[in-house]
Amino acid sequence: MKIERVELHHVAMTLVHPFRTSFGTQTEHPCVLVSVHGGGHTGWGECVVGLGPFYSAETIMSAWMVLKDYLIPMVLGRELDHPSEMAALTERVRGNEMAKAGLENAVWDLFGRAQGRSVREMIGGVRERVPVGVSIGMEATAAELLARVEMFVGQGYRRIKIKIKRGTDYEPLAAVRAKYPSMMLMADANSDYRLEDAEALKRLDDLNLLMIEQPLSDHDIIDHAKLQAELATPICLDESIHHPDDARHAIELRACGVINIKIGRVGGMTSALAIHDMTRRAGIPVWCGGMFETGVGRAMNLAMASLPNFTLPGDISATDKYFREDITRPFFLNREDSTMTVPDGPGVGVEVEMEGLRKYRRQHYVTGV
Ligand code: OSB
Ligand code: MG
Repeated sequence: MKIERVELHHVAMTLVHPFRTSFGTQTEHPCVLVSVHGGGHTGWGECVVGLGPFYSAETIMSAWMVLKDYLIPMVLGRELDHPSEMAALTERVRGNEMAKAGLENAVWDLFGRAQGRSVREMIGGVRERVPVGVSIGMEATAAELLARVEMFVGQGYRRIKIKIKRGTDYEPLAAVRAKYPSMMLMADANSDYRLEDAEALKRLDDLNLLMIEQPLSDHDIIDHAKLQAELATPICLDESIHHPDDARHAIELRACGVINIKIGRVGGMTSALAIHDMTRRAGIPVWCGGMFETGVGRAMNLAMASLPNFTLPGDISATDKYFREDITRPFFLNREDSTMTVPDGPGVGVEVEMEGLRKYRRQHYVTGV
């Protein structure tokens, strides 16, 4: 398959509810959608960058520049036998994992469409439905937080994740736990704590949490290992894992009991597959993280989460959790068991509605051979 033409679409979708985390408040989901054309087919990938360099170092503008000036020129006009070759072709670019992932994922979709196979089939996914949950931002009061939890539980979600930060942790979580004594409940600190705060985190052991996500800084795998030795609750690493080597270090140092895989944060499906296989061998369960993806990224997340070691519910929610409408056909929650169905059409199995895309598009770039 020859990569004949690549397009970038800077898209911004308004969130239905502002999302507050320890690193800021987000009211819209910006992303770069990448479309790759070859052999009469088009594949789509989503680059899940934030507006600013707060969750990760990448931003919408850095990803746009790195894609346009470096990554696309490295692959344009090249003949590929398999999408996994993308990682080697773009290896010379350091970091910039989200930019790389948007492009590589579009090539997976392109190959799937050209071969009439789903990405799930291409990667050896074993599940037709994957367990999912919701991620809830911080709210001004415990009553407002409880109201949101109640709404999502009412919609059928059986795993709830709540954002915490230093000083806003035990009380909101305890209020939710008191109301739902046996629900799958977990917390995400987005790197707000330091090892000196271990006492505050140890207190959370009382609340029977499924896990605590990324309590410490993104480069503190060693400190996470020290903290995990003191905590009964499993630590889940998110921001710390950008590369299969990070996962290897975390496993060797016993820095966590769980890993959250985000295809964007680890540089694409090929890297995600390597981390999946490694964690499976090590007996560390994984789940699929979310970055408020549009239907393009969410369909890819569902394909990945069909792999055997994705045994914990992912941050993959129905369209109405994020947006008023989607640019692909929406994803529905199977209320009976809090799962979502993996699309089984060719590629990621969703069609982009061009009219919807144009409505939310702010910038467009096209290049070809
Ligand atoms: O830490 O998992 C996170 C969203 C943006 C950036 C970081 C995170 C998140 C979420 C949202 O928690 C998950 C979702 O897409 O539903
Ligand atoms: Mg997280």
